[in-house]
Amino acid sequence: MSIRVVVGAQWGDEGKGKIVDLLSKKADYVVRYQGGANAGHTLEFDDKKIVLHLIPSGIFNGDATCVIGNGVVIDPHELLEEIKEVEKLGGSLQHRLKISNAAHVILPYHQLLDQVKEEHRGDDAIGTTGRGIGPAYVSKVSRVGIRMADLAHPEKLREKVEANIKDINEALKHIYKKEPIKAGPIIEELLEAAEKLCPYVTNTADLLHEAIGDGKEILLEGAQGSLLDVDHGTYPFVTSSCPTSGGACTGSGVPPTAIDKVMGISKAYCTRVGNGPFPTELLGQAGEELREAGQEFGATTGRPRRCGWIDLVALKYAVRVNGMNELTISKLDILNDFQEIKLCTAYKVDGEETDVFPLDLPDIDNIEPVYTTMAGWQQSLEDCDTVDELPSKAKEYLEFIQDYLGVELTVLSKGPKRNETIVVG
Ligand code: 2SA
Ligand code: MG
Repeated sequence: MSIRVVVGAQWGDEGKGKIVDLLSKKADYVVRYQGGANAGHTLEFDDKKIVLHLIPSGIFNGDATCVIGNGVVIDPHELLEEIKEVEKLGGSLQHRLKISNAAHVILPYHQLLDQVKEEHRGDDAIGTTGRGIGPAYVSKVSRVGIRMADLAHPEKLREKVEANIKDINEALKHIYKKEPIKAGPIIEELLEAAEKLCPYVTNTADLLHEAIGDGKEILLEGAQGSLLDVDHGTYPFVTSSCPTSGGACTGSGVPPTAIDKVMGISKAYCTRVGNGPFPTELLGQAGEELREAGQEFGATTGRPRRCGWIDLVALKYAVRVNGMNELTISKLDILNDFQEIKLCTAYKVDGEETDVFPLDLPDIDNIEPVYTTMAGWQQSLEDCDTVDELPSKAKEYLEFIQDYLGVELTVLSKGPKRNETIVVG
């Protein structure tokens, strides 16, 4: 048995969905622990392409119980839509999906506030997905949030939502100069959704504690990426939750002592969607080439992703913050046609070279990346089923990354499909 956390080692979109789908074949439980429908986890199998936003990526491979943990913020309508979509493809979720009674609910006013606040930020906009994530976590941390458990108590629920809307209307009127919103329709819609969702709601922390006691195999699925972590990321250009491995504990109730493995996933290059620092970003033709080759567009919003070379300084930081002891490199095939490939091995900040990832925004904005350049392999990886069969230049590239990071490469992904994967160890 093992308990493994799968985290994004960059700014998200590293391919967590594909890897969790693969690993879930042997899992008893697959648990989402943070974020919400801002995530877009893409799975491809049997000529189908599915993007999951809230339901764990273990739902289509094997028969693991899929858990939406207490750390997730849930938009009830998004979730009900997703349940419908998944049931069309894979059968009933009635006994396979469990939702934490302590997970918080995203309401339409959170989405409204997300959009209004972004407008208000002007040039300093964060580039959020507009899904209400930040404001929902604000409600949670300010202790006025609605939790999934509240959905079973309509009268109390009504009172809480009304009180929240009263406060929000004050802010809309006085700060943002916007029209007030009405509580009635929001509450009615919520009660309707509540009836459908209540059967899935349970004490998932207890469920997982029992599972740990019984020696079950558990996979904890992160969303977004380490550098978007509200504590450890490029603040304030972050999401409002903790995608790093620490967040897997607080967001699920699984204690740190139970976790055996932390697998970090990195693309063979790097992307970011939304605003904020990105030291190795390629703004010209090369960036465009990567975006085209990797089809780098937001899986939730469709926004073009910013693209650049792999940043080993940032990755080393992610290795440490997560306690990563397994590494997956994804989308290696996207580099197939590049004559030269660069890896950032240090930063120059104010003329000083460093391999420490700075957390102070002006320092990050000032970074000049120091690169090592390697020759590309310029051939397809289609027929390579083992690491030994890879072109020697691709092997050298991977070895360089492993040596720099000091973490063993365990999985290699060379295409979106399940069979386009090399399990190394
Ligand atoms: P938010 O909406 O409050 O979480 O936005 C704050 C920042 O977090 C970034 N963020 C993401 N970055 C990469 N991928 C994400 N999921 C989608 C995808 C994104 C999409 O899989 O492609 O479709 O645009 C994700 N979710 C949040 C966001 O861009 C902000 O920088
Ligand atoms: Mg994604």
